[in-house]
Amino acid sequence: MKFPRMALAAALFVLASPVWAHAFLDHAVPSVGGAVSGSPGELTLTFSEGVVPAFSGVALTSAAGASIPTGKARVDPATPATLHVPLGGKLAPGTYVVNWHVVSDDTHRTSGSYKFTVSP
Ligand SMILES: [Cu+2]
Repeated sequence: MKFPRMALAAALFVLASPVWAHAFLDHAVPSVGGAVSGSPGELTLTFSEGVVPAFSGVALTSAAGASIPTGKARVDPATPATLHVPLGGKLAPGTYVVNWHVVSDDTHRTSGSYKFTVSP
């Protein structure tokens, strides 16, 4: 049986499409689901591709949902996939939720959330 040429072309196109080209969270510091001893000075979130800091950021809340102010997200030119989010003050021991949203270099929006814990 002969494989239809159009179907083959369509299959190759699907395989070649950049379906993984959106920015997904690869890792973070403090780590996703992890615990740190003492308050971190900043959050870093490293994505699968470069992100645009002007359209990217996080909303940090306590486990109870209270909003916690953060500084403006920024990216070092040398590491465009890593978003740095300074923390204004010390985080008390407890669990925190990071709701992140980014626009990647290909202009696609992605978002997600994770938790980390600050231990005394
Ligand atoms: Cu994309």
